[in-house]
Amino acid sequence: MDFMTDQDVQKYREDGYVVLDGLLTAQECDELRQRMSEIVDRMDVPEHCRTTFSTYHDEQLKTQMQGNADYFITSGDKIRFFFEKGVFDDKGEFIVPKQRSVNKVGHALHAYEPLYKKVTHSPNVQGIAKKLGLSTPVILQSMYIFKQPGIGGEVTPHQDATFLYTEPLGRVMGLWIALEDATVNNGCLWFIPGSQNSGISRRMVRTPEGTFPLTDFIGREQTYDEEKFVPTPVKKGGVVLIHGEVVHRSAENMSEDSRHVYTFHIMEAQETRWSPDNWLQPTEELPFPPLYTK
Ligand SMILES: O=C(O)CCC(=O)C(=O)O
Repeated sequence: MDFMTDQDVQKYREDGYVVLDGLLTAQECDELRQRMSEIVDRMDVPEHCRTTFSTYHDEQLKTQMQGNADYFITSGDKIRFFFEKGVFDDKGEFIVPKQRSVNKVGHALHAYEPLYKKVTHSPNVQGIAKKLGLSTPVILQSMYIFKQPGIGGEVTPHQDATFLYTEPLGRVMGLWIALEDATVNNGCLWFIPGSQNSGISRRMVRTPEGTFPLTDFIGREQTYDEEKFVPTPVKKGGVVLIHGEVVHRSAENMSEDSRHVYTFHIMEAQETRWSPDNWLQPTEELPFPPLYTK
């Protein structure tokens, strides 16, 4: 039997998202978490990430901002670290335990970390893409998101196609895998069902070569009616399929529990134009890998 049923497909098409339980076993989730803990233990934290704005003069501040922006925009084919606010003191030392400082790790775990690669290309994931009729799916990016206890920040309402724009739209899907129970208390996702049908309100684009900032927005995120958001708890090992245009958000994590997830985005590459204005670009080092391989 297919891991994704016809009813799941219908729900995904109608609402723009669907939760599928049991993509991974508890043990697989724990192995991914364990591996991430090792990666964080050994991480190299660049100087521009460590230093707080308050210790800078204007010129240094500019250099630091450019360093951070460059670190982000060139992270598509690397494994890099992005931190919660206020986790370093003015000497660049961690104020909180290192393992509790990271907001996310991205954006090429699917390519360079064997355990993550295996999950990304697993038969169940390939089965989901086939069930949805994707003929030539490729993997765009991957992230590990920590939503740290007490300090894990909110993710404001957005559509993923704002950042991962294609022509036509409707070609991108996120797979968001809960490596721990994601609950209303620890910052699960919230969706506006059906919101994938109204196009996108904002695009993040690269600015011309040699200018700063490196990216800008065209258009504005709309203000959404709070009442329309539906909370979407997911049990450890479950996956949420996220349509590229569905509006979603997550709240701060004020609880004492973390909410670790592994997430990646795929794109139907057939008859799709990946925008050269997107921040994320395939590189010689890492062209977008086809999903239907091991
Ligand atoms: O994990 C979260 O809290 C937000 C993730 C998200 O919105 C995304 O990856 O598009």
